[in-house]
Amino acid sequence: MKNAVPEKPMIRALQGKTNKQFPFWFMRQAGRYLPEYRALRAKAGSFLDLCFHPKWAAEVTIQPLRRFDMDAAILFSDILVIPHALGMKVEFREGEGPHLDTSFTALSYDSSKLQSVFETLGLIKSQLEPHKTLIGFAGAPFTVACYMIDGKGGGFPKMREALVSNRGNVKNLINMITSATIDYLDQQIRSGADTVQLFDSWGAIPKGQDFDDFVITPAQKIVAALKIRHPDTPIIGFPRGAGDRYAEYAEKTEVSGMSVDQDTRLDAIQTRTTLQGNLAPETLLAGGDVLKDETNRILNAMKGKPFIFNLGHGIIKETPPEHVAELSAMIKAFDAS
Ligand code: 1CP
Repeated sequence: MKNAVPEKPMIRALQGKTNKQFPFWFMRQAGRYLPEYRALRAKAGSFLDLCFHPKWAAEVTIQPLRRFDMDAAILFSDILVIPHALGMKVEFREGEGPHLDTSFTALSYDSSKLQSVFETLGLIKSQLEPHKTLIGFAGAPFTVACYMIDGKGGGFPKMREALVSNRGNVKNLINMITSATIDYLDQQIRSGADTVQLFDSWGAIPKGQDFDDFVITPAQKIVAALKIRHPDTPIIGFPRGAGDRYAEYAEKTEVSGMSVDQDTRLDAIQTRTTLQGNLAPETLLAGGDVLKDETNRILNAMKGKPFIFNLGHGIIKETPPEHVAELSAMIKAFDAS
């Protein structure tokens, strides 16, 4: 029966195979730059209500594919559902971003708080064409710990101080998040995710040995545990801002794919791991000739290689949807073989 299932170009790329066209998706492809998202968001009440409502979350996940026909849908949720499942009070305040109540005493992981996410994955899967890839995700432990320690986004001064004066506590917290993340991603795969991405958006904060201990080691543990349970499910890492440590991250964690931000050139990374990225979101916002030139540069640099076209970080909310349409058309028209 397995042969009857059409191959998914994005999964082929993650297996190290090339495609006639580069498969593509964009980080934050669902979200506030789309009027249809804003309409549903207004109806949903709080942002977490939207994340935990399977029908709405599945609808928001599919919205960008209807317009731009990407190769992959990424589950609509947030990395901060893990602190929520660990027992923290998590709120998303309008215009301010996430707020977490850091006055917690004991934390313990309760996966029943995430059941609706698994239901959402099943709903998306049932609506997705068979050659499209369903991406699940979680925040990497260091990035999730940043929000848990500081209580909000920004420069994470409390985390930076803890790395110097309270390393033991950081390590314990990261171990706890690592175990929860293994269970969470295992359940996402069992619910239909074809691949999962670990977002370490703030993974460039720890330097030297801290990068080994708090970025590479937790990713290694997560990849190893998931590979035992799901040997055929590729895992994508995104240590944003890793710079000259990207290649080492890929080698040591054994991820199948690695997302690369816009500050490192793809051809500067010595790796056999499939790369994904790395158009600057600002270039997509700008559009016009810069968008064409930069897109062509990346397309030509990766021609003949297994590669997934993406941005270096999430779509900026002021981005005109027409620019996303133009970029999608350019990627599809390019002969990648
Ligand atoms: O009101 C709104 O609409 C809230 C905006 C929003 C959205 C659309 C937030 C709050 N989260 C999301 C969805 C989201 N978050 C997705 C959905 C799938 C998609 O890509 O389309 C994903 C993958 C995330 C992951 C996420 N959340 C990350 C990692 C990736 C990254 O962007 O670096 C991080 C750091 C977060 C935290 C978060 N959640 C929301 C905001 C505004 C933030 C960033 C806060 C900060 O600036 O520190």
